[in-house]
Amino acid sequence: MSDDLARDLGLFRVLEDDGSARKDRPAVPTAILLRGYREMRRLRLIDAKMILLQRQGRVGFYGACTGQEAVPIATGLVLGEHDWVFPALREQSVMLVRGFSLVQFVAQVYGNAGDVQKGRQMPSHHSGRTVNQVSWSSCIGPQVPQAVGAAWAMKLRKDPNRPVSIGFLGDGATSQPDFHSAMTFAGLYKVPAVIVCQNNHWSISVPTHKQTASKTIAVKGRAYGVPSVRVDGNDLLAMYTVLSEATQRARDGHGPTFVEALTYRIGAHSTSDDPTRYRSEDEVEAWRKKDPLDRLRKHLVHLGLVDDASDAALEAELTDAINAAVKKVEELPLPDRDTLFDDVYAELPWNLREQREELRASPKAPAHGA
Ligand SMILES: Cc1ncc(C[n+]2csc(CCOP(=O)(O)OP(=O)(O)O)c2C)c(N)n1
Repeated sequence: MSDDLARDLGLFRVLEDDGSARKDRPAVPTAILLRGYREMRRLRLIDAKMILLQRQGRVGFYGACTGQEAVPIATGLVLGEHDWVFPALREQSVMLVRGFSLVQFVAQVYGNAGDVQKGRQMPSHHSGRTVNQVSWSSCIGPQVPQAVGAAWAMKLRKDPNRPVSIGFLGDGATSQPDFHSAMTFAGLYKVPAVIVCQNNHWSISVPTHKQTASKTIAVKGRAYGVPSVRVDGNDLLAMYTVLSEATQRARDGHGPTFVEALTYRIGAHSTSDDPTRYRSEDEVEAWRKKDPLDRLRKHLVHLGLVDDASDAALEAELTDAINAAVKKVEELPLPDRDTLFDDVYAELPWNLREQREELRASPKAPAHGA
């Protein structure tokens, strides 16, 4: 990949505004374009449905990534089965692209018996051991040193699968000490990590320009000796190209890459937030015009791969699958109370055995809605 501008100060793009792809960029295979489009559409529908369920009081909390879909979906498309993901707040969908079941995904929002985390996490703090993805981190920042630490372990073990560790953070998290420790370590030990900052312009109510005096976020990588690139995060093709190159560099033993993905959070920070209190509708509207799904659609229409009829069929199919998953999950009971005592001790100590017996002897709480 080459660019006229310094990669950490410019903006790497592949898609032009008219839907064409730049000729001087590597071509992205058609199968990847179509899969990416499908996954981005699915994610947008899932987010809308989960927010609706939260407003109806059927789930407690949800954090959407509307407007930012190109980043997690490109990540899922690029990663191999042995790679590990350390998400921040908006990357739970990487799991779905890597084959995690939609029913289990929805069950983690409900925290019921279908939830692989047995209802112990905050709702929506997804994780999937089968797809090497650790939990969403509500605590801002620690996932970056965790990702770098895992990458160091991969390097020390000389794992023949040559896995890569990918860690995410938001623009707000760049003000956390964890980010700086992780970058120092990553650069020094040349670990097989990719660190991706989703610069979505807001850290709840704090805009990026009040977060840092740095010209860009990507340029911070220079200080740590970590090659860095600033990329249009609303351009699936650009994200796919940059992440393919970064993961390949890591796999080939050339060390970490820091990626700033320039994007925008179209919705609220989470279902507990009201963004109209701190930002203007004009600003949101301007970013709606750069919507990553619309931009990709324009490209696919340009290539003759998508039209209104195929879109309608896709939307109907995805909506049915999401509604079916929600129905299935809502029929499940709460996690069994006994599971409270699982997974911490190989052998339960006497005091917990005693508490478990007390719990077993006590009446059960009424089920949801009873
Ligand atoms: C250590 C810590 N400090 C503060 C918070 C409160 N908090 C939750 S999300 C958030 C903003 C995060 O912004 P950013 O890193 O830009 O990610 P985004 O939400 O925009 O994806 C803050 C300050 C927290 N959860 N953890």
